[in-house]
Amino acid sequence: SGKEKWPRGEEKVWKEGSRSVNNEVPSITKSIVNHVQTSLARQAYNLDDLGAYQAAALSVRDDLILNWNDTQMHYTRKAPKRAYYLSLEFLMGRTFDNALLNLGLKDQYREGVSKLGFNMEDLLEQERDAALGNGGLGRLAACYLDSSASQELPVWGYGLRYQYGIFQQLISPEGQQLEQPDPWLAGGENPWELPRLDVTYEVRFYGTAERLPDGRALWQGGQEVLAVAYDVMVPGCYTKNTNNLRLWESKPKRGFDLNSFNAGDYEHAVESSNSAAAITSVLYPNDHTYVRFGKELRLKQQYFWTAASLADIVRRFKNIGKPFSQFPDYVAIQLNDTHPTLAIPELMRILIDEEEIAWGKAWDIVTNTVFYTNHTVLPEALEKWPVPLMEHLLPRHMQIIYDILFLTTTFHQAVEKKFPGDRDRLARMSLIEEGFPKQVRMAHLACIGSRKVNGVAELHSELVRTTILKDFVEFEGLSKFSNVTNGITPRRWLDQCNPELSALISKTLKVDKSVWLKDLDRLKELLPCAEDAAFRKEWAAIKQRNKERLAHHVETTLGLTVNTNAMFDVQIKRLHEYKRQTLNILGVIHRYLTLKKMTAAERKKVNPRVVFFAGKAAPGYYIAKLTIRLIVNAARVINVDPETRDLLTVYFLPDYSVSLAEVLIPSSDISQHISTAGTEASGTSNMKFCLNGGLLVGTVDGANIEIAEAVGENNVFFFGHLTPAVEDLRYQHMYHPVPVEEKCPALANVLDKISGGLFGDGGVYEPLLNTIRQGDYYLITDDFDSYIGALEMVDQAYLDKEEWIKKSIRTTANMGKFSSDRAILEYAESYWNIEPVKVP
Ligand code: NBY
Repeated sequence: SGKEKWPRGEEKVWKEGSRSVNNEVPSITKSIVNHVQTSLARQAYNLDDLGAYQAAALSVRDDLILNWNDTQMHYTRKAPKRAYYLSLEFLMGRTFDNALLNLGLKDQYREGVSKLGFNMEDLLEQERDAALGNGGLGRLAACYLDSSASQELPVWGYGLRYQYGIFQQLISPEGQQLEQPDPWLAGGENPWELPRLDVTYEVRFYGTAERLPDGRALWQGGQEVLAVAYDVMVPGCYTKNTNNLRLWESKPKRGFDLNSFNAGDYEHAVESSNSAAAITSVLYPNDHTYVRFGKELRLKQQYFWTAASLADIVRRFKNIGKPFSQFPDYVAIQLNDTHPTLAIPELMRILIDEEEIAWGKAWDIVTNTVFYTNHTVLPEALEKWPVPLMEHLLPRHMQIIYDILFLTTTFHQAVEKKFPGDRDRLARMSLIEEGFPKQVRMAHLACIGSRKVNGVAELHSELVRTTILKDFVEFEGLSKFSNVTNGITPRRWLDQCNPELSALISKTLKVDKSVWLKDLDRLKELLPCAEDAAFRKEWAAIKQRNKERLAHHVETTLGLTVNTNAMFDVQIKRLHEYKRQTLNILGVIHRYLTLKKMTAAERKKVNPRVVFFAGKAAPGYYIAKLTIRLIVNAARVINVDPETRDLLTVYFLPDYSVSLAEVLIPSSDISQHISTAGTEASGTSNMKFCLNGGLLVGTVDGANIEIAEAVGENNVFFFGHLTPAVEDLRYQHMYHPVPVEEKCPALANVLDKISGGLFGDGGVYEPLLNTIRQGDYYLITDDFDSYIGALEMVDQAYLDKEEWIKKSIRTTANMGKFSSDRAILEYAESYWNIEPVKVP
């Protein structure tokens, strides 16, 4: 009631009791000690690094909570238009260091922790990665959250709180990838999240949908599951704004089935609760291959998450008290790939069945609210769900999808009207693909249900427009389809992972890092320094120390000694045929064979090289796993050859993660981004390496092209066929195959050596080698010679050390465009129409 006094009690006492952010060393140590004593129930004399990390983390968490609370309060009061980023993956990595840096408290914490007898670096190593994602798509979502908060934009993320993140990768003695579960929450409390057991929604599956005469439908029966919110705090950089990532956990609606329980049938009684909990238990480890059949649990995940998120979004909108016609003025929903496409029929269901809005008006609301980002044009990655499964699990949504197809004057009839009699076109564009079974094409649904559609780099957006969504461009016009080139957060991918370089940049630019980290184009001011020999020396020394840091890491984790006087050559990404790690290892073997043929005098002139690989293969991806096996076994032979081991060594670092990337990326001299042209939508690690002064070896693909435009083509090493040639080459492979021996003798020699057993039983690798000998879909035989040529250019260029460092400096200086701040501001301005809301 309006008469209630707030706060209760004496305001003065409340004020005195309230805490503000601890930003002085004494208050920080006091807070850490308090947490040791009470939160952890431990004491100074039995505290190890893990305990100290936990206490320090809880202390920072207190600060984050204050900012987070103020931010949420402020957003609620201001009621601006908000954007919601729906992503089934958020690959956040560690939080502690990032939070300290964004709050500007790293130095104070370092000092405080040291006063308590601990080393900051050791504490940082205690934290487990939050690895709730597969690769680029999930990491992009994490970078976008960081940028949204840093740019003070009212953006929330919505995802799932998996009990198990991406599997942990082990390498067996044979070189085989083994998978182990990643129970990342098993260590007890996760300090970076706030359980919101009061924020829950019921989500229905199965049951029946009965159409009513008024256009609505009654969806009843089936299974009901609870979605419980966990809020992850996302601090902005040098701002109070602390945004929210809301992750849903599934829970049974009731502890167990009471009827069975009372009848003494305990097994059946807990079954339903197990099946509810299973929904958010594990992240699917596939990237780029959508697994077609029998994946009911995956569809359940998608619906569970979109339904809970939309219920939450609609409830928040209703609290503002505006009519639904204004929904798109307050809400923008971004679909991170097609995984959340069910948001479209789900929002239709809410508007029609629950809010009693007419079909046409509802469709207007939806198509002005939702935006869709495509991340791949590979056909095997385009999601399709079998109609029978959809009808069974989500009967009402299947009705709505058919209605979109047949009822909306904006689609089926409109296509018919615009292209009369063009049956083929209608079939191509349909939401339903004919076949046994019929399948729902999620990309088509996402496209027609969205306000705008974008790709993630110029070339990729063009491919979206001219291949997979061509018919839709002809039907709806070009303006709906555009591009937002990906970006990366310079906070994590420069300041945090490369503190020395960050400090050098601040010193040189003569501004605090809080300025240039949020205005990355300022890096341009480094350009003249390329001409300054003293600056180059500092620059090179930092690279060298980063190499030593990586070498130290390899030494302590794997017990291997790395030659830090060598050029560091890095390829780290998910294992996939299209990314062509195979091309890289075949090139390494070619290099090895060439070294073996040289005289000792010739070898003296060769610059030593260390090649690093890291990446996970999808557990069912046989060829990708064979590639790992080849890398590991080739490394075993090459690294111990006394004739060559000073000049060439190869490492496969197991269990690639965000944290490992943070050590690898700053140490590279070159990194490889060598996908078959037209297959890598953008790539984002290419940006991370270049931002840290590593040069790029790559194909003319994805964001490589824009990086070359930005840094200058003389600073990148391009090779290989271009996108327009790919189709023809594949056609030739099919209909006019030329044996590898004829087409590319150097490569044929490498394949023969592998088959002949140079790296152990050659027979093992035949299935992998045969993908190259026959069909060669990813064009290894076509690009091999020019790849080797590019690596020779690298060797040449590296001979002139000073010139090389200049290239490195110029590369970093020109990378401003690739800040995720630029990308998120493009989404905010051109798509979502939201504005910054600064928390005072
Ligand atoms: O998204 C990647 C693209 O390959 C890369 O070029 C781009 O830079 C990045 C960010 O836009 N795509 C990607 O990482 N995709 C997945 O991880 C993924 C995960 C799951 C599924 C499909 C793709 N799935 O169908 O389950």
